[in-house]
Amino acid sequence: NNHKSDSRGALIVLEGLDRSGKTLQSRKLISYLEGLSYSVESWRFPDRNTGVGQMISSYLANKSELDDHAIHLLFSANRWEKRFVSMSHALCYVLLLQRSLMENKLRCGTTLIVDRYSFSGVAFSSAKGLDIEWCKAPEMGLLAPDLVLYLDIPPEVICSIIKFVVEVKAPEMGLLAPDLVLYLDIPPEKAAERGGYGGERYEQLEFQRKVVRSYQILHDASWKTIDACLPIEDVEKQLQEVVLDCVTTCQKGKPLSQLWS
Ligand code: 2DT
Repeated sequence: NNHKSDSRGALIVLEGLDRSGKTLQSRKLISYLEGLSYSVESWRFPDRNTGVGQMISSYLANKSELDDHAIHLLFSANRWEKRFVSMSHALCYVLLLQRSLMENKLRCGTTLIVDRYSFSGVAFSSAKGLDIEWCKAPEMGLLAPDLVLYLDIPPEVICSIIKFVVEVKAPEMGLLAPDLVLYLDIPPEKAAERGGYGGERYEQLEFQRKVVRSYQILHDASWKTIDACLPIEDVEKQLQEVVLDCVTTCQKGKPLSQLWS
């Protein structure tokens, strides 16, 4: 039945200032959903484990200097990296209709709780004075190859796959739009009082004030704002409610869409 095959996991993003509680609440959401037997994975950007991620990490730790535009593009590249499919997985790539790692997870029914996404990318770079439209641009529109063929299979199979790919689905072009953006709202002064700013480049009150202004520009009606100054348990409860609602909607087959398309 159609309904069932469209069932998928939800793409849920947490955004907010440093020290707004995103990481803690992501962890809590994961165990909450696991407790309800949902398949769920925790992702975060920047992902500091990749080559690009290590350059970002060194920049944030003030161990290297980079032009503001260049570091913005590295943060974006760090999200695009999640689309990479190695040659040894090429057959898989064809069979899966060229979906990115992220889309595959979602279509296999796994919900992703993502700690920061493109919105952080735009909010932090535009807070430095970069043009907001320029900041958004690398998050959309890179062309995926139309087809990758791994040749170690009988030609008949390839032919049927090509027909399938062409008829069934145009390749995904851009980064996926989240099903839900959770904004953990905290005044920068309050966040600074929480202590534990780790001394990274952006962890400064004056700069965080500018980031708030950028988030306000990006914010739209689809975002869910949670008061991050409430006690941890209250934030947790509110998040559980909206997240469960979103996961259920996606399970019923809400279509995926592209970011800023
Ligand atoms: P964490 O402290 O959450 O690891 O973030 N940032 C993040 C950007 O400037 N651009 C981006 O695209 C992303 C994802 C926000 C480290 C810092 O990196 C900033 C805080």
